[in-house]
Amino acid sequence: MSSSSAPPMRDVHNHLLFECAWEVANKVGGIYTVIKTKAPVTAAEYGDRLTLIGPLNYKTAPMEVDPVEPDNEPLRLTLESMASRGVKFLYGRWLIDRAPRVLLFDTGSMYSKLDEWKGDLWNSAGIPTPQNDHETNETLVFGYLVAWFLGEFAVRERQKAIVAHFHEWQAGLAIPLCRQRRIDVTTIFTTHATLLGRYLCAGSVDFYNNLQYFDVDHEAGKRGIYHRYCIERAAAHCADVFTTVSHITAYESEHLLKRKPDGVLPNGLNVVKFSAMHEFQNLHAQAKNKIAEFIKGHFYGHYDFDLDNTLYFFTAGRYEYRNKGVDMFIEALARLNYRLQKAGSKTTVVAFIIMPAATNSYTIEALKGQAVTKQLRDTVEQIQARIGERLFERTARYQGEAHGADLVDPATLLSESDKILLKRRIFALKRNSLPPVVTHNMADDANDPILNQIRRVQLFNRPQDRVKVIFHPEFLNANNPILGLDYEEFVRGCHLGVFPSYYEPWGYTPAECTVMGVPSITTNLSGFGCFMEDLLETPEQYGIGIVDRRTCSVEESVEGLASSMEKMALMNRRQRIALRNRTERLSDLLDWKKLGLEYAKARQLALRRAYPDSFAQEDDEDGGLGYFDESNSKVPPPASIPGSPRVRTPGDLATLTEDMQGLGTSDYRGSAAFWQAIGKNDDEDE
Ligand code: G6P
Ligand code: 1S3
Repeated sequence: MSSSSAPPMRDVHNHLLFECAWEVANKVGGIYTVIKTKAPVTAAEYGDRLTLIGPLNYKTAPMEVDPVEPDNEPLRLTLESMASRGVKFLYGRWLIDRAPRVLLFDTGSMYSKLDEWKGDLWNSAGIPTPQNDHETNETLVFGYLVAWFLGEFAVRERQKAIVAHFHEWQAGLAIPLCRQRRIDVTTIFTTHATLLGRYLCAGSVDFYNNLQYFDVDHEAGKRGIYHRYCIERAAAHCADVFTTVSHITAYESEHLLKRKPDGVLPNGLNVVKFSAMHEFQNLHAQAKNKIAEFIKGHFYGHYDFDLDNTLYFFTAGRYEYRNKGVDMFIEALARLNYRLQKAGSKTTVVAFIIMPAATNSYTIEALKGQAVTKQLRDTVEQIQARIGERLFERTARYQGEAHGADLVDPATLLSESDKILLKRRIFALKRNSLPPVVTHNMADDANDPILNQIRRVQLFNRPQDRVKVIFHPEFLNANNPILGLDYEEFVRGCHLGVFPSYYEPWGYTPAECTVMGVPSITTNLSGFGCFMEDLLETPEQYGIGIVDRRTCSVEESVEGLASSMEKMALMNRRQRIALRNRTERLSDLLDWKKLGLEYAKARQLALRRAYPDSFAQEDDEDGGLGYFDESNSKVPPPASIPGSPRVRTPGDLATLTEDMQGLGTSDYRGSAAFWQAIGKNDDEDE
């Protein structure tokens, strides 16, 4: 273990940090968001002592990274030594805020070593690696390259302590290798999900009630992921500090990976504050108008509802039908439709589902809708110009009432040819079919789970439906010919994000809604939902609905979700504006400027575990609290915004602090009990 073999006096205060993930400068999913949004605060703290390590993707790297020469001796010598043995890499500055240093390894350059390293992994750790699992092969080569790099670097850099932080199993293999080779670094492993958890939940297993009973080896073997599971478990067990992103995933990790995490490092975001406080409300109104334009086209011929009394709800994410709770969303929408119809409501809800699936481009019907409404708009604008010209001519020539003429006879402003043109356009708007529920031609329409569920509950966009559905099976882009908005703009224009996930270690989608001041609904099975439930006394009043999927039956959860959506549908505009204001105030809670502190604590814990002697003297002097003294890290509510929640950061009460104070293994579930009550916001901002 690193602590036992560590040379005594590495400088722990000016330590170096290597943060390693498969998604460094390489966008695959949510971990890219974590790494990219967090990098600026980490770089602000570490400057050039920070290097991010990831895989080299030749397609995207030129857009992401500006190459530079290594500017310190140990690094230069290490990279030269590796290059002389055939390793290819890219060292440079990531082209994001604060331009942190990145080191990207080309795994392809070392595939010649694959068999040798597979043999080594089997002999040293008993972990098998089948031939044809490409993802595992990549993981293996990447892990061996990173361990090679850290091993050589730690021998050349003898002055400073080295923290190596690894995310997720794809980057975790270097951890057991570092330990086995007694490399003098201290390691942290953060898991963003567990392999088994994801697989088990996607099936029809009662996951949370059976967590402690799963025969993990058997379940992993049954699903053909035993070797991956072994890598993940080895990383969790060999790390000096083991963390995850939420309490719920900590609980899952304890049972499935068999190590209780030392603490929780919640995911943050880069929160952008506008100088004018209500700017985000203006942005909502602008973006909503753009969505409304799309709606007019999509519902052509059936545009019989009042857009001023129409709300936009949405769900979005990777297409994991059950894990992301799309099944529950659609079922609850059907019930909302029934309730609104029964109540004779005039409100219309348009529910979007934004989830990429295999498609063969847009449907003709979807494109036609936008085309015919654009033609109508163009025609109206031309006629408008002609009417303006006529009006001008007549008023310019007007001789006064004495000549016996009205100023202008409105009936004469629209010419016969204009009327014919308008009739043609109106004729083009007629359609025999209902507005489609999907915008694209699906590759497998008949078996698509989302479409089948929509068919089952019969949400077909009929005129009498108060809830309309639009499934857009492609991520949004401002350049798309229909619904041409970027995701952020689209979210801003909506009234409610709905994410009733069953398996969601964190869940960035509701968090993104929150920082944009858009209310959302999530569940108490998502990391984000639990985080908010722990921080806020009355989450719903802040626009964070949390559906109980843990203690309720499915039926009760669906009803709960339908009721939450109904509440939103029944609000008036003033209430919605006030709610958005309250939601937006929560954004400070999700800012990396605060949540980054949890990462700092994890690093301190790792250093203390690896180099206890280096801290002994300080602990004698300050009683052992130092950086982790709770009173230091309390965050007062922003004085300029009354009614903000009064909170500490979650980590002020989190487990790593307890560890640091010598209280032994943490109890991450118990920590919630410490969390301070939140002040009620009585400023309605109406
Ligand atoms: C923002 C704008 C208001 C607009 C409102 C619409 O608050 O600043 O001018 O009236 O959005 O809100 P709604 O919830 O009806 O989309
Ligand atoms: C994971 O990505 P996912 O969508 O596969 O990591 C994300 C970042 O930590 C997290 O937000 C998400 O819940 C996990 O599931």
